[in-house]
Amino acid sequence: MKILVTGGAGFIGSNFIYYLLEHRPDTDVVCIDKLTYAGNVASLKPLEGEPRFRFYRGDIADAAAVEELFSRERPDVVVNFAAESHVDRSIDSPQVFLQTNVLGTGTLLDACRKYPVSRFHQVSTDEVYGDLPLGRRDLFFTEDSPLKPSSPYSASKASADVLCLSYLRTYGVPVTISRSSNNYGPRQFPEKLIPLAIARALNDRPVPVYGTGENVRDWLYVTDQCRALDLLLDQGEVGKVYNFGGGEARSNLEVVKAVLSALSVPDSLIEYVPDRKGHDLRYALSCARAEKELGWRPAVSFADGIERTVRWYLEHRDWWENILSGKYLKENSLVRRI
Ligand code: NAD
Ligand code: TDX
Repeated sequence: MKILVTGGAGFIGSNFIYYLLEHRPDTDVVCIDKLTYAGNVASLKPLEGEPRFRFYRGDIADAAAVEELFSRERPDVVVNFAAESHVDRSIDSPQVFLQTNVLGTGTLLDACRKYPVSRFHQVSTDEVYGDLPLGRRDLFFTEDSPLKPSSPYSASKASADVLCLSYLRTYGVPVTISRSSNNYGPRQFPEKLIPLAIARALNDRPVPVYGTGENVRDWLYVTDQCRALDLLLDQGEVGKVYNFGGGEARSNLEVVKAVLSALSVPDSLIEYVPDRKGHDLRYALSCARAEKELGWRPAVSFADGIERTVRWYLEHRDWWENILSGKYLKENSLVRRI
């Protein structure tokens, strides 16, 4: 079995590659990653010399590169993580989100028509459903909730989801889709709330909280996401969408306070800044399908996950300091393109 992981030099993709190599001893893993600002070859450095792993630097929206990769590697399964993933960047510059998240997904799907696979899995997000009101903790999104994205990022992810389903109906490409809540854990780029708060606090710099800090996210530790995807590849039904939520809803203010407390840093570092445009209020997922059909439930609590995450950033200071200084880009630029 050979699994192609796209976007594997990013946060969740790199964690998934390590998960696969550890839990599927008979599986080879191939990665394609463009190494944008969010990709970091240092995240995959421990795999140098691993015979079951190969890395290609390439763009999923580059049809010639994707064709070359598929003809050379002939993957059995594709798991598509590659994306522009940061909401704030999509508000500043939406075009690259359309290019990678929509056209890139389409380019991979076309390759799967020419070189058939047993599964194309699209890694999507709870943000495609839009948001829920703050005061209604009884409301959840199910897989049948309408798509109502708020940002160019979530609109591009929703577009990719429906494109995937159209390739199943029209061409028979065997797609599945997962929509997960906010992930956190090792190797997350320090522009996202939790690693940003950690890096700022460790450098004794203000931690920005948008608006009032009341917006609510549901936090999923990254290994729980990896285990869910692993189960889905074996037991998920083609054509179906699966929600993966952490069941750990917290306001942003609660999250930042939890991080600062884990680092024994005072709350006085919190700085309220102007709100994000169109800022989604609350996300919450019903995960009954994943529980019933995949036997999946998150195992890592928020308290435990924050502790593990903070420890990882404390023990891997060079990883994120090289990002803050820009040094990692030099290392990325040395990797040859496909
Ligand atoms: P990330 O930004 O950390 O990593 C994205 C990776 O994709 C990077 O390595 C980047 O270099 C690569 N990439 C970007 N454009 C590419 C292109 N055109 N061709 C090839 N590679 C390209 O993102 P992440 O947080 O690991 O998210 C992975 C996936 O999971 C995304 O599809 C995202 O939408 C989805 N998701 C993320 C979260 C979350 O909380 N992080 C939650 C739900 C869903
Ligand atoms: O400095 C900050 N201050 C702040 O208050 C940042 C970066 C964020 N925030 C707020 C905005 C959000 O309400 O914290 C919340 C989390 O923000 P992000 O880390 O940017 O994540 P979010 O916008 O919720 O999206 C994330 O989860 C869903 C991922 O980036 C997406 O890729 C995923 O689909």
